[in-house]
Amino acid sequence: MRLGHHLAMFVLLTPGAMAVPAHAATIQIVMENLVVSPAEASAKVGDTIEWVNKDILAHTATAKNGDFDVAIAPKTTVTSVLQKAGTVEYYCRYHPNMKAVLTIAP
Ligand SMILES: [Cu+2]
Repeated sequence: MRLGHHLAMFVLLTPGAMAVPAHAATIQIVMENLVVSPAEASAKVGDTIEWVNKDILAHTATAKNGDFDVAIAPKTTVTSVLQKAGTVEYYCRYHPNMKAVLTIAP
């Protein structure tokens, strides 16, 4: 009970506080009509990427260097937290023309 009380106070005293640390951001990357947008995005380790697939086809965000491989079913949104810094080129395994770059700062 004590812990719950303290957490509640923290939320009340911190306007706009979310469940994530203040320095972490959420970046939305949209896949629509077989295009990834934005094609170049910047983020930091610890940030959350919200992969939004607006198509009726399944897509993936597959890093060329193997750092991540996210499957996004049609008309769904998948979130993943960035674990590793680097400039990562990624593509869709089903539609290799869908390409983009994510620059992840440490
Ligand atoms: Cu695809």
